[in-house]
Amino acid sequence: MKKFKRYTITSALPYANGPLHIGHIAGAYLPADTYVRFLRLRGEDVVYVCGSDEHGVAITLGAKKEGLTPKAFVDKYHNIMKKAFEDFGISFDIYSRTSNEIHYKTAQEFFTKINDQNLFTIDSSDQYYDEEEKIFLADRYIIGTCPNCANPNAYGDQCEKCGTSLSPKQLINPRSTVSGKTPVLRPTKHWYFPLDKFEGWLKEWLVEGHKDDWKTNVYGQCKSWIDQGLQPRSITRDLDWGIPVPLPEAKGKVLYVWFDAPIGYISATKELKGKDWEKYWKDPETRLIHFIGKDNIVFHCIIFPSMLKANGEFILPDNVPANEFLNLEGEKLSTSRNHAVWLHEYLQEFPGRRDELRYVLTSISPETKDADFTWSDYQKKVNSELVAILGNFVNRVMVLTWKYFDGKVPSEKEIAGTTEKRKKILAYYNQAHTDLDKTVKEMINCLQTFKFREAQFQMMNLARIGNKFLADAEPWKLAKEDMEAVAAILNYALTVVGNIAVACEPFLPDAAKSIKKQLNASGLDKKWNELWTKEQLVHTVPEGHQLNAAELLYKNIEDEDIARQVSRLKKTESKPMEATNLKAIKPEVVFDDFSKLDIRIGKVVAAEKMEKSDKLLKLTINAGVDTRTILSGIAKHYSAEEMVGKQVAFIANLAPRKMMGIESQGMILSAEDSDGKLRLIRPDEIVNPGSTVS
Ligand code: B3M
Ligand code: ZN
Repeated sequence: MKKFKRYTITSALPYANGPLHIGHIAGAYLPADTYVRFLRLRGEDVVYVCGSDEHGVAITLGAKKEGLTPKAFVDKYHNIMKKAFEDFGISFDIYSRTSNEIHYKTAQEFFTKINDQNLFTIDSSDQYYDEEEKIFLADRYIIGTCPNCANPNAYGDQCEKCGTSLSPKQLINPRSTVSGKTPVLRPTKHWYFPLDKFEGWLKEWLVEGHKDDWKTNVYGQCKSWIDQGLQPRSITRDLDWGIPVPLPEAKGKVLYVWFDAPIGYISATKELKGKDWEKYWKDPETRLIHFIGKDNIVFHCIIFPSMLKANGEFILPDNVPANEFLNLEGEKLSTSRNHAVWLHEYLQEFPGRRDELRYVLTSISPETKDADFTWSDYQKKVNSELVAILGNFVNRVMVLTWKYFDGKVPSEKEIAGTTEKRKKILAYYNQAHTDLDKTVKEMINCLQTFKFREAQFQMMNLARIGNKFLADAEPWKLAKEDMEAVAAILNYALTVVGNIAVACEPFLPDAAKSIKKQLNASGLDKKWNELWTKEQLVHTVPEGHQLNAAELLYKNIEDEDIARQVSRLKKTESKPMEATNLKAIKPEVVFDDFSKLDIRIGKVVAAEKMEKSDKLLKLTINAGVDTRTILSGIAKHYSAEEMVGKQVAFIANLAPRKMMGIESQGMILSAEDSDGKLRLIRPDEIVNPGSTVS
């Protein structure tokens, strides 16, 4: 394999339109993070960049739905995602965003460089225009009846019911989702990237050049795309949110999100302090690798490389190890149905258990085909692998060393095969040593070839082999007769523990930290990382070195923990409440009593947690008629951050009440579920603040 001087690693820029779930993580982030940690341990020069994708219809539509401006909308989700990545330990060198100024400049320069070579073509065509809102409608802004299955709510680019991909003009009775009106066709001009002109080059560079080193799922999709013939692709849009096309004659037009987003990798690298970004993007001795999910393959393998080629200044991706999809409990992950395991929720509900999720997601990583995450499998893998194999091995060695040698690393001297038992121990030792070296090599080979689930399995084999060595050698049986042999066994077992601390770091960074702490490794020389370059076990703990106290790496996941998660998922299908949880109906009231209540819809414009209370949020509500403060006891169920922008129903004429020194001017309405969880009552669609409820 070609030797590279440095690495530029990217993970797909997630749209800043919602929180992250395990499908995102398993697709483009965890594999990249594992790989990057591996490279860093090898001493490679690497930058790992990512950021939020903040343009496109995914953003403008999402913002509209939440009643926010696009800017407020991306600010909200950028912060939520950035925090979740950080809390989970994805080790980006930078998590940037495409609304940054440097990105605008970089994307516009990129466009200009191609435009200066007269490579773009300009074409005028009829597109749907909303006369009321005075905007051209992006495909996703138009709905109508599907010509294929008669679904009345098919989108302009696809019918989600029958899966047919559509163009807006195929829809029967098209309607604008912005105004609800029937749009009209109007000519508009767009810039096109001549992908067709790159067909020959793509055949050479990709179809021939990467036949053997790209994953078959990636290569296959690209080849069939290219085989079908390539067409020019429009790279501008009539939208008021995005990066303006840097030409005077393109007023009101922005770059298409898929033109600007991948350039975001370059912009993010430019933002890195103390690094010469050009080396990471222009030097052919740099290896560029994109980690993505399968829905992004064509953009990263065909379109972006062609853009890079057209620009002429940049290196091309050397590999794009895209993953397939992850399902959850046998069904597609779905944001709208809330059928998902949300990363920020997992981190809240399983504090201190990041490794466990990393482990399970890597063990089922959808590398070659779609995979399924189930909570029962999660429990099984944590309990029977992390606890019973890895945690158990490390703990046994630590506890035995404390028991027999007061926590000091015993003699390094090898024992001679003077007794039958000693001969056997030597044989176990030789076998373990051979197996361990082989395993390390295999693990590294898998990491280099992006086979992370197999690599992690090999890493766990180190503990399996260690356990077997202990079980065979039985030091606890020798304690009375041959302490020299016990010392030799535990010395070697501790060496294995030290090597596991190094080997597990790309997969289980928290375990690596804990094992190093237990081994009191901070005072030892740092040659341990040679495991990664010499590809064999390294000498770790010297004789006489004092260990720290043993601590458990992992605890069992209890049945209740799993039951809670499973029932949370089941809630997406609504079921009648169990009779025991039902509250009795209150005494009858007459209509006049009811109508005394003034219930309205307002929009939360600001929210903060009340300092001395774990229950109360202080909400500022745009109530249409006024702006008011309402204290609401929902802090355990909603964070202040996620409340901003939400519409809520509230009682507008409730006598004000002072709580903790602040006057609350109303009451937010919510439903209480059988487990005590509160969910807000909100209108089905956005309405004007101040609207009354009856
Ligand atoms: N934001 C699509 C996605 O989140 C898109 C990726 C951009 S990578 C340059 O799936
Ligand atoms: Zn259809």
